[in-house]
Amino acid sequence: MKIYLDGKLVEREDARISVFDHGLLYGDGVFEGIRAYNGRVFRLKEHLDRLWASAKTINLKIPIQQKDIEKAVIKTLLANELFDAYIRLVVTRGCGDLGINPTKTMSPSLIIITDTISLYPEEFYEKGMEVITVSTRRITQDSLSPNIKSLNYLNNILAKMEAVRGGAIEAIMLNSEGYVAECSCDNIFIVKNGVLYTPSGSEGALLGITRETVMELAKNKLKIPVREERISVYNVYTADECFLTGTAAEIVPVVSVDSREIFNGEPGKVTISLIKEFKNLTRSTGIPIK
Ligand code: PXG
Repeated sequence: MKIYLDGKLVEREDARISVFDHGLLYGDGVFEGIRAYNGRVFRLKEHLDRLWASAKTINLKIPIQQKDIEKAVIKTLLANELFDAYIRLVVTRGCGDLGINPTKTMSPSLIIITDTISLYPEEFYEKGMEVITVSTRRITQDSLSPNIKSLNYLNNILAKMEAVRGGAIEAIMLNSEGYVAECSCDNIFIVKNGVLYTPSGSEGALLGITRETVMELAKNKLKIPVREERISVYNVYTADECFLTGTAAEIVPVVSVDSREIFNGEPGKVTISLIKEFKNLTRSTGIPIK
């Protein structure tokens, strides 16, 4: 397996970075998780724009141009002969001394890992998934913007640990006011009376690329209204439908939240239609690898 590291394709064993890299020492860096389907990289420009936005917010200068990262992603996929893949882009702050001061670091490192994707079991997509709300709150805008996709994922990891301890796979995270923000690695949607709702970025949601795609599909293909609004746990329990979105998960129906069955405990009609539309879109659009 070939890994892209600072301009070169190297073997997996040789893909190493220094123990003095602030990405490791302090989680100082940003990343993206991207998918390739059927020989095309899905929404690459949107992922790169978000990477740039995350980097800008933490004042990290990405060492190469967007167009060149695009080429590097394609080159890495081709080197590994991957046409359906999970792509991880990482930009670390780079090497420095043992102090946190990022102005004392050398140049940032760019890593591109491409691999096959491990998916949730097919059963979750057909029968739906059970999730629970956890006590770990989503970090607030006033300490660290939850919109930044940073290398500092402890907030989400703690939530995920609670979910697993509680026998669930995903965790619903609330913001500091007790409203629904998102899940540990996915965004959340509900459907009520024919309207699709999802928490806005200011409620603590990462502005997911899948989230954005689903909102577009709902408006343009399903012709249903979409609202980015405050959602309470009550709204989720009493929803007609609920589902999660993410690059790895795509769209997963949720049929139970904290042991409350969502509607009749089966994946809803809107969810099923969105899964179908999403599948069509991912298999037919994107930057071609060849
Ligand atoms: N919220 C959070 C906190 C995330 O980390 C999403 C929502 C969904 O966003 P996208 O753009 O993917 O639709 C994410 C995405 C993994 C993995 O390997 C996934 C993510 C982060 C880390 C690992 O499944 N998240």
